[in-house]
Amino acid sequence: MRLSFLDARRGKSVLSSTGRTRAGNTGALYWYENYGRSVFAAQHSVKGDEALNYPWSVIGGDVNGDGRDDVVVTNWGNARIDWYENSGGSTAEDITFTHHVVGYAGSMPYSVGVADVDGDNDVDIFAGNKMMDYVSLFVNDDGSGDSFTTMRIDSPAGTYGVSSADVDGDGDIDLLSASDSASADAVCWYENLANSLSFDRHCMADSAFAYSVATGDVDGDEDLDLISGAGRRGMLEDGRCLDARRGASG
Ligand SMILES: [Ca+2]
Ligand SMILES: [Ca+2]
Ligand SMILES: [Ca+2]
Ligand SMILES: [Ca+2]
Repeated sequence: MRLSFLDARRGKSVLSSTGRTRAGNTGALYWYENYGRSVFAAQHSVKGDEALNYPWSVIGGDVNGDGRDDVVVTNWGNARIDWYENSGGSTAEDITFTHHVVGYAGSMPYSVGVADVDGDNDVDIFAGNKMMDYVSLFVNDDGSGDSFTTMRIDSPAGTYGVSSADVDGDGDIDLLSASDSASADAVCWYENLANSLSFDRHCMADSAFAYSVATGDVDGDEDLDLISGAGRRGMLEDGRCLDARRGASG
């Protein structure tokens, strides 16, 4: 099961994806309404189960720009990225989800993220692929979520985790990846060159076998640091933080 957040009603709700719920089933997506004070409702199904094919990662984001968070999911079985349009409603029971296809991402999309990567004020979608040596980027063509332009950004082989942040603080969104690679440069960030949809790759030294990457100002010096999870070591990359600026140790 994979978890994420969804802004559905009354603050953050929780999303879950499950690859298989019983024999012959191809997976399920649920959301859990937040009643406040960490009290959550019983699960609500995100409709469109007929389109699911072993969903792996799930995330919330307003794909069509109508002010309501939608649901974006990677399907492990057919390597497809889908999004589910949130109808909104006055009660949780009123909310329905309409299935849309984003595009295909290699063979085993493991992770998914949403951010306005090209700076045109709509949400774009990106995915890491365990079996490929690229990160897939789906550029939202007109902000409606009806069509996407697919791009590939070279990454180390075996990419598990992806995320996004303005790593260099120049006002545009940069991408990050973590790869299950024996090479010592498995954690990378991709410098967005002025929203031009071209990227310069920067990889970190001594970061083999990484599964996830996140950002935050860990040392309080007002710039973003990178944190990677290295599964094979069973620990958080030795507790080590890397300064976001060109991989210098911090
Ligand atoms: Ca929406
Ligand atoms: Ca965009
Ligand atoms: Ca940037
Ligand atoms: Ca910092």
